[in-house]
Amino acid sequence: MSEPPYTELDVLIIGAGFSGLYQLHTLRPLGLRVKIFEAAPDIGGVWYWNCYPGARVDTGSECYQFSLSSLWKDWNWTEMFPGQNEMQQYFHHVDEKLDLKKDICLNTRVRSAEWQECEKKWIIRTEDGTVVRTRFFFICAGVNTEPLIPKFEGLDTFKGVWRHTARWPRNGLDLIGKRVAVIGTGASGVQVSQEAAACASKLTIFQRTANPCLPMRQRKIYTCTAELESNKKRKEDLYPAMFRRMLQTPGGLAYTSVPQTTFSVTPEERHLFYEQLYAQGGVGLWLCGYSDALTDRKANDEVYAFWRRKTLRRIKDPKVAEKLAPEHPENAFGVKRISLEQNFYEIFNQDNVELVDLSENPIERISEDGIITKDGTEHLIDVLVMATGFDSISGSITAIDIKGKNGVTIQEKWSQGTHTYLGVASSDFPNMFFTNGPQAPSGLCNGPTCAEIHGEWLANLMKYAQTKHIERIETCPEAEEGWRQLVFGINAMTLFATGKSWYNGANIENKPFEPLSFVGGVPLYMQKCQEVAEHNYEGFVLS
Ligand code: N01
Repeated sequence: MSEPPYTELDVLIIGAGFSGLYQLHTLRPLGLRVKIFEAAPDIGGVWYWNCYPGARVDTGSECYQFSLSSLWKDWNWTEMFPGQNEMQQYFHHVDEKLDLKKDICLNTRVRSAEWQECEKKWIIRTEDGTVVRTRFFFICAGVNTEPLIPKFEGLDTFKGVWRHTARWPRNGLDLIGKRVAVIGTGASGVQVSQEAAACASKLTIFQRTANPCLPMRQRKIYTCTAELESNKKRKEDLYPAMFRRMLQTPGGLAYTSVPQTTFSVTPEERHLFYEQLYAQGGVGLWLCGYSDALTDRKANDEVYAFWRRKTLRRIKDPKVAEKLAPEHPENAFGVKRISLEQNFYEIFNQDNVELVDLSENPIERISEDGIITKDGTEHLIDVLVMATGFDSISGSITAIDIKGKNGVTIQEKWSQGTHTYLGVASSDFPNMFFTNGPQAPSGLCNGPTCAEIHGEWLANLMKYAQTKHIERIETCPEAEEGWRQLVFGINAMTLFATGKSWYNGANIENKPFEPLSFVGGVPLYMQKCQEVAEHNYEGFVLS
């Protein structure tokens, strides 16, 4: 048991990723005693944990950073879609500039949090037995934090090596010349498969549901020191407007859909527009197309048909092509997160790569030597990669043993459905706030954008509490119900309501199927949060 140099805090933050770091930065000027507890040995959140081969940002890097000029003026991305290593360097740059680490306790995993009504404080206990009392408790633990490791029968008997992508060994895992299996074809599965295909003697990819990927079209931003000066000027011209614009788009990105609807233009215009978006690369065909692509199934089908035509021609074996880009997909295009790929579809043309369609032939069990599918085939492997995703959005909160008022736990409270107000607080849990959590734009918003929106809003709330000598802040069931209705109502107007993915808890057994993100977009979300603040934090009981 370690003795922390403090036992009393004003705010304890969990997590040193984008959200936690920004929160610490915004709370400091208030003169509060604030610390971050971070489970990992370094800062960066998901960008510390996800060090599997090929781990790479799939949002354009210029949007995927803090908007503070003190940070971007001295930072130059080398690639539009940087790898995990460059992301870690970015976090070290942020730390250096903002001098954050002195208030961060690394290797410190919070095990439990218990509200003490008499003291109006949270008692926080860490895995190593440290106990801290804090007035406010902020959970900035990330959207995709808790790995989902399916309970495959026989996994414990497997003689080879198996790893979840978010628990990859820091010193790497040798895939060269190995027989590798990847289960899962989300962003992580796609990225790790591309790398494994280049060096494994055999790569078997187990796909349960086809998940469309768009070409990344990676590009360098600057390559040599001589270009730094021009990059500096370019950033000065571009960035201030870009960061302001990001708050005006649904996804907190510098781009969004066009105002026209799909069938308001001629088929030819539509086709050429899709071609242009596809050629540009990135998420354009998903997020920058016609305004009804994610609300009208027929409009959505047009995008999918275009994407399918493009994809089918990249895969030589028509049977494999049909599995990767089926005529009748399980989900509408983009209601499950679209991944970016570099050569994902071409790897299936290699002799050493095989696709196993789990929808036809599910995994029965893991043997000592491999994976046995329902048809009786034993796929012999040395390395098993679980690219199986996460208990997303709410999972990083429910993973902590949190007891609120009257001993109610957050797991119990959300077991039948998530109840929050503005996606930042939940009744029965006074003085507890979360960022990038359930019912905020979280899963559908650029991470750093959401981190800044919440960071600023919560810092203002703390300032208000300080000024008014408020010690206790709790939302109420009526406010939560109103917010829940809004979140569900907007979701029902979109195709997201029809999709099965981590966006709505469908990937976790027994997790309620419900919208875990606010799909109304960043501008509306900010407006709602601002209105609450302007009305003296209406929906919260302050005392
Ligand atoms: O996880 P996923 P991910 N048997 O949930 C399959 C972010 N991210 O780690 O579709 C067999 O998307 C599952 O199948 P199905 C990004 O936001 C970002 O890839 O449920 N298969 C699916 O194919 C992303 O969206 C970057 O049928 C099983 C896969 O596993 C999010 O993290 C990089 C299974 C899981 O896909 C999550 O991505 C990486 C089972 N029992 C991740 N259980 C960036 O570049 C699950 N699957 C920023």
